[in-house]
Amino acid sequence: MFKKVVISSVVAGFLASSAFAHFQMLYTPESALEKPATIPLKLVFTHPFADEHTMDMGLQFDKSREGIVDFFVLHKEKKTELKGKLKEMKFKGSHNEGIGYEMDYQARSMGDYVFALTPAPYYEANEESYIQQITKMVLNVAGAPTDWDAELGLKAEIVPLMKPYSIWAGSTFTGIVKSEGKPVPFAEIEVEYLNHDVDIKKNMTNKKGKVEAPQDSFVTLTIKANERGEFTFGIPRAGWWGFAALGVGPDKEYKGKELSQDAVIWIQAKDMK
Ligand SMILES: [Cu+2]
Repeated sequence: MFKKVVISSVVAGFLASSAFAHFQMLYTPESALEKPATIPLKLVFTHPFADEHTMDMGLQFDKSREGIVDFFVLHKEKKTELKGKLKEMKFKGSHNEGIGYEMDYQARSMGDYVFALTPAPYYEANEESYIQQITKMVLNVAGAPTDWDAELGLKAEIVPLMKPYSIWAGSTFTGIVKSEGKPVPFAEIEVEYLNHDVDIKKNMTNKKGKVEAPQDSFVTLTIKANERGEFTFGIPRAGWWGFAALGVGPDKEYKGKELSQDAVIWIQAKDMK
């Protein structure tokens, strides 16, 4: 079994890194904080379950790189720009290194912090097209809810119908997929588990995954929204889970190539113990 999984991810790495889903990560170790704190934020474009390929954020067709389009946080209805605070860094996945960004953020008061990242489109040579994953992550300090359900007016956005930071493993997560504020009926959503621990200090992942997929279709799970653009997913395990609604944004072309403008949200589940 182990051998089989190794072979399939090696083959996937050579032939098409797109065999498993790309996910824009907006990572911090803990999304439900007891008290105000300074938290690390890591922006990494990777495949979180298999961790067989880490990508350079903003890579273009001509191999140049474009910077971040937008990065902000919403707290108590106030928007703060963060793009200027990001620093480029190299992040080491299990098999290669990719260029991402990082910063420390001071969450100074109680309530929710909704982070929203719009990266530059990334050119995926295997698919001869660009991918732009507009990504949200919600942090809470001291349990008081403020902004978690805010709709940020992103071109492609998953609006949570449950607090993304207080979810028990074994319960569910529900969200609604939107394109410029309008629900997207039957949107296709890829779901992945962050299967490798992240070393915040060294900017690298632990090579050893927490779980093994019994077969490749378990690496990236695929679900669909209903006719109102809503989806519910049962969370089988504690940790970070990413949801990516594919190609739901209005922009379909970038620099003369096809563009998939996706909406991503990350949630963190906790064990009941
Ligand atoms: Cu990739």
